[in-house]
Amino acid sequence: MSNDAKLDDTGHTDLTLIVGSKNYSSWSLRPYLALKATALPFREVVIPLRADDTYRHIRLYSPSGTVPVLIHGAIKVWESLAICEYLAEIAPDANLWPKDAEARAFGRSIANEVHAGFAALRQNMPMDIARDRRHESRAHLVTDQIVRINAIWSEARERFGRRGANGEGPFLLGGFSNADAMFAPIVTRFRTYGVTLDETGQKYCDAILAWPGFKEWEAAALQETAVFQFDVFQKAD
Ligand SMILES: N[C@@H](CCC(=O)N[C@@H](CS)C(=O)NCC(=O)O)C(=O)O
Repeated sequence: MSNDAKLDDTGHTDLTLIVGSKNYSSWSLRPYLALKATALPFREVVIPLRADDTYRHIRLYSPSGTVPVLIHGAIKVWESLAICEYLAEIAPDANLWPKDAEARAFGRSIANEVHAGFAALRQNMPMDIARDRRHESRAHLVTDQIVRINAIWSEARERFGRRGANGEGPFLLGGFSNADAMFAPIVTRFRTYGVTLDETGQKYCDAILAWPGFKEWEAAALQETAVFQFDVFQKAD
């Protein structure tokens, strides 16, 4: 089966991804990277977050009132991980999940873990691609979560990545997968807040940050001018 998204007679795509401000919308970055990995043509709508009409604007597209949302013809998919899963279905040639069942089960487990978990890390270290905030490092507030993430990455590389379970590559399961799409915003946070990792963890971060799909998102994030203030701090449970 080949990847399934169409261009119409006028060259328009039937896939639209609605995302939030690229510097800040960590949830939006995930399906954007998965979509880039499919190489499917898509249209993009960027909704500035924290503006007066943000909610009204998002509700034009999203039943949940949040971004990201993917619109594929008559089909609407929201929730970042659901979108990544949908893309794996319509673009099987992109190998967003490995064919090997054990590697796929592991990949799905860690993708779900990062989607549902690490709330304290998200709260204390918000994504802010454009800025260097190493001087206000908050890693000490979420040490146990950083240790867990580094352990996930090491296990993934050791058991699946190095043997190319999803094809050759420097990513968690070898070639780029939905697991990488889900962890990418964590990688940018570690850069922004200067988190120290082991060699495997640092190499993995370098691979994500150098990946062309990420570079495109980053370039757009750097063009944005809005600056958000973050003032909520919370110790991890
Ligand atoms: N669990 C959702 C979270 C989505 C989410 O919270 N998105 C934020 C932007 S990153 C949002 O839409 N916030 C609404 C707003 O800012 O008005 C997902 O995985 O997609």
